[in-house]
Amino acid sequence: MAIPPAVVRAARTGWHWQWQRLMGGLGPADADGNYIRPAGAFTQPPPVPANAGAAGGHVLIVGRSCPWAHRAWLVWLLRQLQGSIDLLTVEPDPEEGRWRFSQPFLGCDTLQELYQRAGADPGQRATVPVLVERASGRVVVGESARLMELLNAWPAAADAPDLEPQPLREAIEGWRERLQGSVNDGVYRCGFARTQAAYDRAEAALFATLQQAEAALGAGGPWLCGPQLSLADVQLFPTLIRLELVYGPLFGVSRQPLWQLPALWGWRQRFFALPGVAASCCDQAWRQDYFGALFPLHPSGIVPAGPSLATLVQAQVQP
Ligand SMILES: N[C@@H](CCC(=O)N[C@@H](CS)C(=O)NCC(=O)O)C(=O)O
Repeated sequence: MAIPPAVVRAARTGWHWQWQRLMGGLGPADADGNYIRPAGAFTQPPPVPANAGAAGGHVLIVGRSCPWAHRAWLVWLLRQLQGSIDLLTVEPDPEEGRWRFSQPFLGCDTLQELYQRAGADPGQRATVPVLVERASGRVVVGESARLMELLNAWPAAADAPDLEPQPLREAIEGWRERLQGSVNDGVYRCGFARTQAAYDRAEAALFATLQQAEAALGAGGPWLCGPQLSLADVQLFPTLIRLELVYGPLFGVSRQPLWQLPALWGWRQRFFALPGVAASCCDQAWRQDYFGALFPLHPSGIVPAGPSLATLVQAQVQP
């Protein structure tokens, strides 16, 4: 039996009201409906600690689905820091909306407890990635952009790559700043926009920056700043590798699938082939966490079946 239009109208109005409230919990917005990422804790750029090289002296805590954690994880593995920094993965608790340790870590069951013991205010978000000194439980830094820089300066093997060499610093920083707002946070600004105009602004900025990256790679490459892999590439990868899997279908980032940007498609494939990178890409966990947890964007909680990661990183551009 058809549902009377008045019932549909009432349901739409009621749902929209509920949706706005639920979105308020997911992420704040300004008066125009633009998503504003809340500030985190432990964001100051730290010096390299005196005991940085000590085996297992520090722990890098990541969540597999988090793109901000993924960038720190990538610097850690590209610079081969396994000897001095242990990697610890936390699991999402979708009911409580927080990160949980699989086994108690420094006496804590949740990341929130760890943050509070380290001196964060109770109201502050406990986010990944975070670098912790094992002996004291001190948080060294909890902000991913600063963490990338710190890990790049961390004592490493002589053959570990410098991902921010001095001659390229200005170019790298230019890319990183553009990517941070319009691409890394840009996909969230699309997905968490509260109005059509807010979405339109974020979406236009995102694809304009991707076009710039496409042009830069088309004119040179193989990396964003030329022949050398850098922090700029590391910063772009976690967003682009999630594009068709999560951000396209869930956040409405679907104007151009990546195969229509062939230089970026090839760049993503090259980055994925770097040693260790494939193992940091957990497409099942990404799908489960994003589609299962972001209730206001996807109330059914149904997790889509594809596409598979393998089809996105193969050699041929898809027709
Ligand atoms: N500015 C932070 C953002 C990190 C962030 O938002 N991480 C999310 C996961 S993708 C998180 O841990 N959220 C937990 C929370 O908000 O309580 C950074 O770049 O390090």
